[in-house]
Amino acid sequence: MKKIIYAFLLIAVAGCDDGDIIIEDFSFDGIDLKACLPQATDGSRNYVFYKVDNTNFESLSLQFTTNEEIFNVDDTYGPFDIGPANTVEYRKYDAAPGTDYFCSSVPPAEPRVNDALKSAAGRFFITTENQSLTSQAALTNTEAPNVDTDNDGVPSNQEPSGQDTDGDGLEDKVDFDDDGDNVPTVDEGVVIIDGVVSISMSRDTDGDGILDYLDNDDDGDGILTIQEDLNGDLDPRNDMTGTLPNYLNPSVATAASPAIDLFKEHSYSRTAQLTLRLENLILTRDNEEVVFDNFNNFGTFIRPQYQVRVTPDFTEMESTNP
Ligand SMILES: [Ca+2]
Ligand SMILES: [Ca+2]
Ligand SMILES: [Ca+2]
Ligand SMILES: [Ca+2]
Repeated sequence: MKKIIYAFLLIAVAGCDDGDIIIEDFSFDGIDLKACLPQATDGSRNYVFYKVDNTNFESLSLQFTTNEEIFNVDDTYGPFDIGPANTVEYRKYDAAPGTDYFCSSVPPAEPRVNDALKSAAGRFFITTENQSLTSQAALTNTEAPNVDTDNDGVPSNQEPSGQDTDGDGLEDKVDFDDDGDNVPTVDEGVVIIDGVVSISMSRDTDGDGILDYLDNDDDGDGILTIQEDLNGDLDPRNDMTGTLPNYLNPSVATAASPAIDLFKEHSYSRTAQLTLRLENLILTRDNEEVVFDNFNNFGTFIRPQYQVRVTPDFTEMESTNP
């Protein structure tokens, strides 16, 4: 079997003049990584990431299926094996493929594919970050006073990284109900002065030093706010005795029966940045095996700001009150 090494870092292998090795100029550097996104928002989904070089009439694509939340949750995913289900393909065309070649439901007949290399082995990883938060981390309060990814009235830089007050899996930065009591933070009396949460001006109904937006028993009556939702509509704000909602009234301490065991649907905005890394990729053409040398970085894809909707799994909570 003849073995060909395609070199992405041409300089690194220039001078290799082995009879069995053919070096081709095969670089997608400087070409944007694009993607076809699935319509479905959960379950097993099919993705295509691709680079199209309309000058050299060639493309490189990766298609794979996963049920992991590769766009919505910051993490490193993989390794995903490249094999029958997850494939990489290089194509050379007789004309420029244009911008719409991928992602159409019916494969375009034009331009014609002159040459194709298909994957035989390898693996890949995906690293996902919320770019709207990572870029904001470098800004000061005055530069980014209005960045509020969860739209909860508290600027994102006032919600510490890694803090998840209610333990529902959404950091406070992306949680519009920080204490998980089904009363949105925006309705918990937070006062922002000069871009900073004012401890003295913000509401603390029971005066225990924990502001209402971080206190899951706002009136300190021993019944968690989420359970003072007697009509069970996941909104404690409309369960009133007289003019006062029960969750702000310590003299009314009645828990819903059956107990509330659901959170409301949450939403937040996000700019997803995905970096794709390939390892040990082997492509084949007929009987030739093509080893990709020095090619690891497939590129970075940015999905512009979009809304994520998610209903966190309910977590049983202890009262935050002493
Ligand atoms: Ca929040
Ligand atoms: Ca709340
Ligand atoms: Ca309190
Ligand atoms: Ca109460």
